[in-house]
Amino acid sequence: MNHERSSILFQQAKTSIPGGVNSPVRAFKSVGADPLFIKKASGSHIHDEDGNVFIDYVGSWGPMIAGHCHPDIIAAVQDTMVSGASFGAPTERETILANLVIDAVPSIEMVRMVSSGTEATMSAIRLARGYTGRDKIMKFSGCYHGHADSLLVKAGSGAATFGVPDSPGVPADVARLTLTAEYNSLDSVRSLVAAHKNSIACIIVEPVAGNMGTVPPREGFLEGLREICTNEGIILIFDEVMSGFRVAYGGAQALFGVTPDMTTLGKIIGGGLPVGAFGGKRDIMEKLSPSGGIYQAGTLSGNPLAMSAGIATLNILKQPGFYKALEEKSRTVADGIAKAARDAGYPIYATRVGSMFCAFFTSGEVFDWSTASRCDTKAFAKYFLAMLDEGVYLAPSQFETAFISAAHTESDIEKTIAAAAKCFKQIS
Ligand code: KE4
Repeated sequence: MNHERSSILFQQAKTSIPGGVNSPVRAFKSVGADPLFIKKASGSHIHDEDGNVFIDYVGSWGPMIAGHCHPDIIAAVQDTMVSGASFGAPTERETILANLVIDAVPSIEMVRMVSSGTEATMSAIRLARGYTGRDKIMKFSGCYHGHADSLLVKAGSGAATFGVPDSPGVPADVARLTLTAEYNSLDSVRSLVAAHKNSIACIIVEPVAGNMGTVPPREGFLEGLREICTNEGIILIFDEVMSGFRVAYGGAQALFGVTPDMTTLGKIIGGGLPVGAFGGKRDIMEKLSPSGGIYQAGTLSGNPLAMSAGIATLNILKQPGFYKALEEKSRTVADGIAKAARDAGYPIYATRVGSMFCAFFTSGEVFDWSTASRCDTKAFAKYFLAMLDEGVYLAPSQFETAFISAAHTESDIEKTIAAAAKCFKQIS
């Protein structure tokens, strides 16, 4: 498969843009290849600058659940554009999208729009700290919540319960306020809560982890977090930037029946345009400026184009049967890939929640970061490149999630499974 033009464009990009990309994971570093430069997309397919066509399982990392270039979304954005892209003033569209989100997501009584998932989680944490008067926060190893300083933190070594920076530029004094527990381990949460009694403002968790590969919550994990937070006066934040409107119209909280105090959203609610949001109980949200004293703001927050794309997207998703059809496609492709691996005698641990799925290159169960990090990332890289040659575009990292859209067809799924069968044999 010829990637000549993409490679030329990548060399050019690297002179102007750090690493040649505007977000690191796009650089294909963990699979040891130059990234493809994408020219256009339609439905379930993306086309690169060399004229190659791929079945797309990245979907812009989640937003494109309705498929690329959905006519309703194109029309909505075009209609809005001719009336004005941005005013820096309130518009009715913001209230329309807010009410769609409020009607869909069990925990949300009020919601504030921002322009990215990072802004949503950063703002939600500040709101939780301001509401509780507490400074510490808790996250989980392997969960990613965007790149705000407080969230680029990893567990301290050994008995140290305080966090340490996970990136240069994050001050140690900021990191030490972030505690890190283990996903699916309520014991690790309880011991940190006991060690930091009455000083933890919030626990932020991906209710379906999607940033260490796809790791579902074990039975009782989310319910346990809810109970601990209720008993300890800790704000429970579900980071549903990825799972929101993805695993169900009401997100993972609707799917699993556990209601957090706050929820962060992004990706799908922008339909491909830059949108994030954070919402929750009225008495928490009203503490936000200008109704309350906790400051948060954004020039392009609630941008009319993004609101229109989000409204059009959610109107597609709320159609009867949308998620049932997506579930059937997702089950078929994920089970087909897992069977292809078994038939090739290649050990993978397959996971799926709705239209989020993943093949971990390990034979053992994966339920947290320590088990996910045992994967054979070199083998994954070989599989990724082999699938690319077969016209299947997966996320370029073992520690990401594959997404299916409503635009994926039976033929796409058959081709994907056949490609996987060939590639697992090839790398065995
Ligand atoms: P953004 O700031 O990238 O819009 O959202 C950050 C974020 C927050 N919370 C969750 C659960 C997320 O998955 C993300 C972003 N996800 C990654 C994909 N693993 C975005 C891809 C990228 O960084 O380029």
